[in-house]
Amino acid sequence: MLDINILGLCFKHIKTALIIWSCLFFYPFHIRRYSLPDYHLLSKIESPNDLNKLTTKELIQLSSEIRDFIINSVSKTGGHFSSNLGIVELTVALHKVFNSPKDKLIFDVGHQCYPHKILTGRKEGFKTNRQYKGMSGFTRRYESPHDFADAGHASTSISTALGILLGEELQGEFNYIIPIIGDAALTGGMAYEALNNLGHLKKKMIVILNDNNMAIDSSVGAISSKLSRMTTTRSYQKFKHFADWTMLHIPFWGKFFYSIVMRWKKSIKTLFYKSNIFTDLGLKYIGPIDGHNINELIRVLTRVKDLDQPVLIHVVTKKGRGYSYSEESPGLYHGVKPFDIKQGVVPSVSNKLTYTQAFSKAIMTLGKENKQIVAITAAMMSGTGLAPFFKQYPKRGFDVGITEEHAVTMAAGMAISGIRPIVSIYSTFIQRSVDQIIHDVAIPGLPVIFTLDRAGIVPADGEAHQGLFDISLFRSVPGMTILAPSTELEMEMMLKYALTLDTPSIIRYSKDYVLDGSEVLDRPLVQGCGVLYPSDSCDILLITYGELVREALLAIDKLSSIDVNAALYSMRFLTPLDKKELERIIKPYDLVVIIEDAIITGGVGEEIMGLSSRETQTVCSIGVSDFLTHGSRAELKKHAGIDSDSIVNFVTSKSEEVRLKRVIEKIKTKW
Ligand SMILES: Cc1ncc(C[n+]2csc(CCOP(=O)(O)OP(=O)(O)O)c2C)c(N)n1
Repeated sequence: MLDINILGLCFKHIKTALIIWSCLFFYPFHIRRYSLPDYHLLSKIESPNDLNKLTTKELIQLSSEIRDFIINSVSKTGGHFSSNLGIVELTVALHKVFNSPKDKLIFDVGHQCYPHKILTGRKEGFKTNRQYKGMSGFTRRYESPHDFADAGHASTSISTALGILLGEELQGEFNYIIPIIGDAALTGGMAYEALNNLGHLKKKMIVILNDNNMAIDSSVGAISSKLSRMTTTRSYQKFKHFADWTMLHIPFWGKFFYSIVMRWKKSIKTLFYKSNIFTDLGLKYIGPIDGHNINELIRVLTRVKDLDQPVLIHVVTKKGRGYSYSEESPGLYHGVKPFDIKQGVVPSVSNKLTYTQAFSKAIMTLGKENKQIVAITAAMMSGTGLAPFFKQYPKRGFDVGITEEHAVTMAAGMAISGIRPIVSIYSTFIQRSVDQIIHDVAIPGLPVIFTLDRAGIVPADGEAHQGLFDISLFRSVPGMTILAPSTELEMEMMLKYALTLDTPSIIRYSKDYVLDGSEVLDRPLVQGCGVLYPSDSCDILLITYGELVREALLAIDKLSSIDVNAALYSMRFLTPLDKKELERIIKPYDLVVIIEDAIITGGVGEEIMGLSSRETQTVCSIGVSDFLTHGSRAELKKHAGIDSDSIVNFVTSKSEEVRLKRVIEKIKTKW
């Protein structure tokens, strides 16, 4: 009887323990922290000066509130996520120690500026982060006196900082100018050009290296491996904190022991880290420092202020810190759409195909048939849709880091050796490689294929990320072919066609969904020619390319509802053009409108306008005429006047001019 009771009691306890254990195991701790955000301290921060009143303990609390704020607001609007979670303590410490805006923080790329914006009076702005007419997701000079560079492209911060420092010095001023650069941005050549110059000039500047061992995907290259070796492992960091804490808590002698051990550790460290790439360039190297330890950050930053030489502080941070999903997959959470905090980001299932996916499929198909094909990316493997190719053909995929210039010239070298390189880069970032394309690829006439993703209007990221200039930059390069697909099949046909060329080519496409194929749109490619639809008589011809074919088709529908008949010419080839054929095509129309998903100046419209042989014909082009801010692609198309409604309005606004010209023509023929 007693035995049974004891057994029953034990069983009951085990059961209770199991229930408690499973509750603890499955309890979503990562969620609990964000369910009731309490911005007790953050609500009182309107400018960096407000940090002066806070103790270190309060700064730690503030950092936690900033992190909650970022998680909550980005989950609603979307935006750059994991880089911002990783840089919270570093930003708080920088604003605590330095005196912005007199002292100037220059964030490289600028995608990690959210904590900076939060501390500089822009909390409210996060409600409209990256939305049309809302707050920019990057630092913007027009937005705040605390922003000094309109950034977006990587590896520029040290040059900008050095320029400001020299400029202020020439005007008799000295303030701290502090570039904050990530380990991946440090793979870009410009950063070394600036460090080289800084080391030579020996100027008093503090460069912060924010090393999280990640780009968007994993950080690549020898520099990255070197940095990893210089930073010790996380388990070592944890052990170090534990050891420091234990030593400091030994009664009476703790602090004494601690200072002796520290001195000893320092001399060992200087023995091992006697020289590295930064010291070789003439900078004092300090680090690695735990980028989440506010105490340590403030201590080091304060001490470094007195050094009269260029210094690089190597700060180690964790990308995605403080939200379990982004800690596990920092790359996936680099930039996110709105998501549910409890669930995390759920991959969107859509039956619509993006141009990136169409390219991804096409290169997989062609890569299987042709073993000479290799793919090159400059730190944008996932973004450009190359991940499946890299996985399938690891030896034929090259991620060269944020080095667009090198990527292009390396591709030229591969082409010389007989390989068929496909260099996939966002349109905006290829701006870095204008000279390499002209000098290393086009002059020798090498068959390098460039696939330019995010060409034309790009949503959310603003001025620096718009892909507006590729056509005007490269259309004039002799021997260059530029193609723009609208449908999935066209993408594959164009890639196939580019592979038949023994000269350079560009295939450019937007961040959007492909058009459904059709008998007309998917006709076989003919060099220099597009496709006409419908071919029977109309008074108006809309000429366009890529995704804008969709807007033109919509506009044609809308025009027909007001009894205006218009035809479409989908160009496919933006250069070279079969001019004779195009002259023949445009001749019958009274009004020809070229619609450009690009900057108008230097666009294809200019060439087509020159083909008009009839005085009484009106040929004009519409497109983007200025730098474009952020917003959705639909909003920005409307803003630029190239969505279907704007096209209809433009056509109807021209009707009077067209009518008058017709009357003049009639009078002339009667005379
Ligand atoms: C010239 C250029 N190429 C590519 C990019 C796209 N890009 C934006 S952020 C990023 C990774 C930056 O990594 P890192 O500098 O280490 O900063 P982290 O996000 O890790 O904090 C890349 C490749 C860019 N902004 N500029």
